[in-house]
Amino acid sequence: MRNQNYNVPSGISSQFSVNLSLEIFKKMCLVRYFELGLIDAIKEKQVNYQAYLSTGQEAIAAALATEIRDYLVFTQHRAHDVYLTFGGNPKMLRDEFLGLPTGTSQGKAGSNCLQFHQNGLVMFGHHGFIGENVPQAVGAALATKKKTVCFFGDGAAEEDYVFSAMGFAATHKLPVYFVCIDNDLSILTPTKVRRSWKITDIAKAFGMPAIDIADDPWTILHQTQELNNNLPALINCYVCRAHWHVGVGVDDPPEWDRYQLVKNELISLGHEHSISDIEKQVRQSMETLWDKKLLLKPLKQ
Ligand SMILES: Cc1ncc(C[n+]2csc(CCOP(=O)(O)OP(=O)(O)O)c2C)c(N)n1
Ligand SMILES: [Mg+2]
Repeated sequence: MRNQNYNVPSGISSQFSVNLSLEIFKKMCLVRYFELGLIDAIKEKQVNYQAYLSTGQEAIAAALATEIRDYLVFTQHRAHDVYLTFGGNPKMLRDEFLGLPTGTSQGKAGSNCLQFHQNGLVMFGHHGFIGENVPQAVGAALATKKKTVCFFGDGAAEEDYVFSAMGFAATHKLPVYFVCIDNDLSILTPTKVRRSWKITDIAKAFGMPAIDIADDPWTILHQTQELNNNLPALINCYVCRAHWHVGVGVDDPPEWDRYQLVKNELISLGHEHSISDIEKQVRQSMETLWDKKLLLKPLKQ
């Protein structure tokens, strides 16, 4: 049942403007090319932090970032995608990896505790317990009454405090958008070994709208527009991670690569030139960001 077209209506991409589709693609490019530079820097030992890579799951954050604005943002350990697509500064993330004082947390937090409170983005990061951000997001929505988005994984979904917080949000009608990034893995263990229930069934039992969908960005946008004003709500997005749980290693090729599928779709809609311009521009800017000559300078300081 988990597949790349799960609950994706046919022809959905053509319901959205070209500009919006290209904006989403540009955000996906930013994550992919930022991480390509990071992967090189790790392989060449210019970066010594562990990296929790988002490559493969870019489409979810990229789509949401175009639709939900001024939300409080709560993320888990794998958050480069949210940071970069919601307006975090790429240079500050690079500097964080280099351990510099100009990094997002002065070079002291690294990849999995990514925070950012600038340029209108209020992003709270991970502290250590997976799923802890769910009660934190619910508490923040209760205290501030602000719309809040909370990203967590299918592994985190199994933590008891996630359920109690979701139940509380449902009872008190708190404006929280729960987004489960479901890559079917908790470190190395697939879902079928871990549990027999679905997080969407749990959310529905609490009385909130919930849906399982593939990570198609247009479907995510469509669902978000439906659910946005009916919070709390949950989407569980099927996605494939390209790299190991942590680090730059790879196993078998992922079941699907949404980046390539989005490119194919945009080409079929006649936007081949636009996407190749966008890719070129983002690739060049990320190559400059990760330029080896520039990198050596701060490392020697
Ligand atoms: C409460 C708790 N239990 C276990 C861990 C160890 N741990 C770190 S990441 C992880 C898997 C997380 O899986 P998921 O939430 O699906 O995110 P993904 O890595 O797949 O993106 C686990 C079990 C932890 N950090 N916190
Ligand atoms: Mg997972």
